[in-house]
Amino acid sequence: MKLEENKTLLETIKNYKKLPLLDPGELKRLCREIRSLIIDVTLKNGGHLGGSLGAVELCVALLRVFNPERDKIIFDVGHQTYAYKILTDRLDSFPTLRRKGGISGFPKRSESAYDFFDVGHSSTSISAALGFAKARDLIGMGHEVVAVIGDGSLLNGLALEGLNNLTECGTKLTVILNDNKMSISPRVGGMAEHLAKLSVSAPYRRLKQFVKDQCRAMSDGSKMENRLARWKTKLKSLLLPQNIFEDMGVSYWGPFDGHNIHELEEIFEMSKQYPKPLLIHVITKKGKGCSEAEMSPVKFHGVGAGTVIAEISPKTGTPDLQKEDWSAAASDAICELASRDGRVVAITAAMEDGTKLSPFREKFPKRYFDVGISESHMMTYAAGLAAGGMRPVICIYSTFLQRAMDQLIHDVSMQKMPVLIAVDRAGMNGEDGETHQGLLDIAWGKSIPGLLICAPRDKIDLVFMMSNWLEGEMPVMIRYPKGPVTKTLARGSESAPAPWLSSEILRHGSDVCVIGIGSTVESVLGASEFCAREGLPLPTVVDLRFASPLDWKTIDAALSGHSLVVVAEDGYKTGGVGETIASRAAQCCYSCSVRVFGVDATYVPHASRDEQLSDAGLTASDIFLAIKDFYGATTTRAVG
Ligand SMILES: Cc1ncc(C[n+]2csc(CCOP(=O)(O)OP(=O)(O)O)c2C)c(N)n1
Repeated sequence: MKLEENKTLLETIKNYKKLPLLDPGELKRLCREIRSLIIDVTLKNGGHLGGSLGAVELCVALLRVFNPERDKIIFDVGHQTYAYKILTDRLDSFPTLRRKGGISGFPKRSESAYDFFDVGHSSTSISAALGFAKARDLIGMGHEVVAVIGDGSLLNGLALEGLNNLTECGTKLTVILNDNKMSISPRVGGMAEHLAKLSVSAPYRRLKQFVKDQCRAMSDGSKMENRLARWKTKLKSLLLPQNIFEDMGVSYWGPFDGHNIHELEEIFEMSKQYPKPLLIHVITKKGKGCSEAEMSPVKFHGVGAGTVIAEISPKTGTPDLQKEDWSAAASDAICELASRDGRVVAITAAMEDGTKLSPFREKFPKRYFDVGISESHMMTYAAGLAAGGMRPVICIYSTFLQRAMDQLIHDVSMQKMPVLIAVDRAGMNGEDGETHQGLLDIAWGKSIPGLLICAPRDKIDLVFMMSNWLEGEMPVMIRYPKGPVTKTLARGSESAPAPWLSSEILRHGSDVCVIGIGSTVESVLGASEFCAREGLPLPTVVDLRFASPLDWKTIDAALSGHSLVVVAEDGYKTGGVGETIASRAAQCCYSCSVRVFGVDATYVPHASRDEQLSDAGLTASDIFLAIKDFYGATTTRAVG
């Protein structure tokens, strides 16, 4: 293809429509250019590097064979779709990846007509694609439906439920299993072993090809080939392991080289003619094309904004990630509990890196469990461990805890199992956007009887809360945000935390009381400092500490002793602590006003966490302005 002046091949073709015009050499060049763009932008803006680099040829082959104006390509998790985005009309906007107002790091229907299903949490693709396929049949259309799922995501119950329903639905669907042997960390479990066995069936394929070539070279070769075909099943069963997909009634083709566009294309073309549910197994390399990412796939799964490759340590990640954050502080505290008490075990659902549990794994390998992406199983497993005499600690992001809500109610809380749920990334989550926000855990967690929910404002309280869980017999949820941990915040000469189940009055003031919980304690303290600077009377400042049960003694005193009570929380207002306190004020006929600062009932899009907090009106200056308004209004009333 003739390049346009001063343009790269990618800039010349602009999108997938000209892909069929490219020869093999040009396709290689195109993939190199796509990779280089992905690396540049992702290092600058932050994002998912390894998975997207590994899926470049896969996306190109998909777009050469399938027509996204007709066919539906449904990605799982969606973190591997950067090449797909670039080739489906987002080349120019790609530099805005994950920035406020820019394109999302995940597929998003509102962003592009080529994104068919919003995603961010794993293992939804097979179920969603099955729905698309069934709808196609019922409406009487004929397009292809393809689900693209990684080996880590396939191990999840939701994906397996979808797979189980495939043959039952009696519809045609193609599942492409993108197998790079990794989840974020190396994939784990029995299904992982099964996939590994399937991947080593290359000897069978080589032998088949050898026999074919030999036959063709013989004079009566075709007769021989036919005779051998009869032995094919036997040969296959000798050389190939049992195949779970075939046994479930889903045809299995593979494994194929996921970086060989020609091979992928041939097989995808054949799949169009195939009338039944089919799984195509392709092998890819995570981080392909960036040697550092290939060598350290865990550290390059996702990178922060402003990453410099040379500064990434294969062991500890980016310098930014090496600072002590809430995850590391929690992990430290859990290690400390485990050294004191042999019953303490730690569990993660494929998030060892994000929740910083590696030191625990290294110190207590027998008491550490990575259960793969299986949040619901993890919760019930923890309940079983607790019933059996252990003290399990689950480390999980708030957003993924949503997957285990029923298990938290039915298996943990109802049965009063002493499980500690360490809820990481609670509140606004920044650049991953809507799908990854941790804004619901207070609201729904608070409704679960018998579940204690607390949020420390600093590391001292985090350690205190974790120790108290171990001393008690209750399920406890401790939530903390993304970002650097506050070592100590607003502690007087005695740094001992307030008693268990109590809120803490950090400062006594008059007229106004500001209440924060967890990360918003810093904001209400900030608002109080603004008051000091502006010469307004200082408010009373309360760290609520417990979202459930609420410390009514302190709250009632705040409601009865102030004219304005402000509550700030890093979560949805609906069902949050602010709403509960406001309803108490109304029910008990307190004369004060209550103002709640939290997040409105919207899905908060990608931006930095600070931008999100500011857009939600959750900063210290927003809270200060409410206090200032209050004094403005009272002065006006007094004058009037
Ligand atoms: C329900 C859920 N749990 C955890 C995650 C975090 N997560 C994002 S990608 C990923 C690994 C997925 O592995 P795989 O499907 O094999 O894709 P790969 O990254 O290897 O390309 C995990 C655990 C998630 N997105 N959703």
